[in-house]
Amino acid sequence: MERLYYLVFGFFTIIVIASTSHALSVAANVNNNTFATAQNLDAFFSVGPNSDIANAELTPWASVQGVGDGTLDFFSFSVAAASTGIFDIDYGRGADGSGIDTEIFLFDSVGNFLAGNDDSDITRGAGGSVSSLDAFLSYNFLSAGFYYLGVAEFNSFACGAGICGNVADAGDFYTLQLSVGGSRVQGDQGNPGQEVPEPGTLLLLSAGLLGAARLRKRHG
Ligand SMILES: [Ca+2]
Ligand SMILES: [Ca+2]
Ligand SMILES: [Ca+2]
Ligand SMILES: [Ca+2]
Repeated sequence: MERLYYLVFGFFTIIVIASTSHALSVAANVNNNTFATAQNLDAFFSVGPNSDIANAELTPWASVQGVGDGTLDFFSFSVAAASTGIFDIDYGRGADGSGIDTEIFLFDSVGNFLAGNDDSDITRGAGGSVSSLDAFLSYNFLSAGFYYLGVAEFNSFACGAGICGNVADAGDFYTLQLSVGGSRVQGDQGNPGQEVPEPGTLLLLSAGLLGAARLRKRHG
């Protein structure tokens, strides 16, 4: 019987290990082509390990899988307090020159252009980029607010409609990593920046309680 207890405990431990990877990767919405239809990412920010994002276990982040379809891609998000935002394109341009040469553009809530980037050193933004053609932008938000981040292809520039120039084409793929220090963590909308247990942690607690109960039974 005791062997069965250990078996059950081991089974839960395996589940916990399998579920601790961060699952909040979101597919880009196909209808995200303008400010008006930007995809809001507020519900997708969380903390947790991710080797492609700097300080991923401290700074709330969201990860978006972008797929080119001949249109611009706009995303929106809230910033809860003055903080630094990191916008990091990964897996855009391949080492062999394949893939997309991304450009990113940051706007305020009424579409005023704030900052942008075309190319950046691949050592910025942790892992995920093998080409300096992947865009990267660090921006200091001076206040809370609502912002937009647009993704396009070289050669693009900020203009009246947001972004003019070139768009991601069919067959292009990129990952957009957003980390914002003052952003809200998923499941904790009223308390910006506070970490909440992820499912893996909850399972670990359950497994721990189970183990404790079995031990008590053995010694009781
Ligand atoms: Ca990265
Ligand atoms: Ca689009
Ligand atoms: Ca990158
Ligand atoms: Ca670029």
